[in-house]
Amino acid sequence: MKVALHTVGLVTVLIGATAGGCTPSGPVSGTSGCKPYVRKEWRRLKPPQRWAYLDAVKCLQNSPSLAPVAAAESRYDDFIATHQAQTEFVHFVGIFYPYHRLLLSEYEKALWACGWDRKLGQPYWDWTLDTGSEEEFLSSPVFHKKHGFGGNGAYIPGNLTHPQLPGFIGGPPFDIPDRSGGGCLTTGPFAGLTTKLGPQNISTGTTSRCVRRDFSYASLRDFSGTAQVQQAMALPDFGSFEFVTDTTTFHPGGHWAVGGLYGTMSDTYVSPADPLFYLHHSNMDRAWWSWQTLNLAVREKEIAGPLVFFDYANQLGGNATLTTPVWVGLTNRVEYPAGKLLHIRKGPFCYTYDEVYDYED
Ligand SMILES: [Cu+2]
Repeated sequence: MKVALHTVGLVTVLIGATAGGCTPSGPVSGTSGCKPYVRKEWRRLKPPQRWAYLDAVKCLQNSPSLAPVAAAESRYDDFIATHQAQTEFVHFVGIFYPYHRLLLSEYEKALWACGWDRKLGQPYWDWTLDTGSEEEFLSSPVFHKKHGFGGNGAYIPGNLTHPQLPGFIGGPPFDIPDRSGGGCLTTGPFAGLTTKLGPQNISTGTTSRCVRRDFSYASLRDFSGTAQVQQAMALPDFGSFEFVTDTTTFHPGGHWAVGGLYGTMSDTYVSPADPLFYLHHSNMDRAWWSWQTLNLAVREKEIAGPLVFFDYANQLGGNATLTTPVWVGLTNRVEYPAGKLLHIRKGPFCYTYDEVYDYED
């Protein structure tokens, strides 16, 4: 068996795509009632499109906050703030995937309001394109200085037992032996980016901290490679897909590959402070959708997994169901039952991916 890339749902008529308002319709393909916008892999966008996206993110960072959180100063911060406030209810639980699907959809609307192309959604980072070698990883178009998100931070020594960064609270629960950075982001369009949110669940922060990168190629190679995607696609039910990919393979893999020990992407609460968060989670959503399309009639109605943080043995609570509420936003809350968030062209969604992960025997 091998993993192959396979194009689905790419329709020819894309003009006039709007946010949400999808008419419920049949499965897969571009024949559904809505006119989907397309989420593309970062390197498949043309350079002017990449610049337009990066400009839209900067626009969010320069737009006033709407959230009732003192440390949130920009519209961009609002998304960090809601993610931070909700972290313990939306990770390592059944609604992990639907929550992040909704979060990205709302982020897209904000990007569109900042000039991003309405025919294009949140771009994604297909990790499997960058796992060939450390050189390939480091030279990924995603980290490009001009038409990407910039690269690694300067190297800071230290390890989990003996951290050498003042104020370090801790990212991953073990050392990242091959990590190669730790310093502030100093390259690319977001060089010098700071946040007052975090670290972790601290929400009263008034001190600006820089966004840090601490690259670890081995994390991407070992947790977010083709083998892990292939393994995920073969999982038989949503509960196992959610558990394996959220807790052990490509979800942590993408976070740790960029965040290492000291980097912002390894902070479960405020990882959206690094704009790469959204490319990583777009690919997470794409992986879920890829898995769903392998048996969509069943999987567009399938939800499982604990209600309580990491309670996979159900010792503290039950499991998520189709009616479990999922919401984002601290001011204007956007809320749906989980069951409305399981198809990317139904309920509030109307998008597609330029390619999905698929199997061929
Ligand atoms: Cu998250």
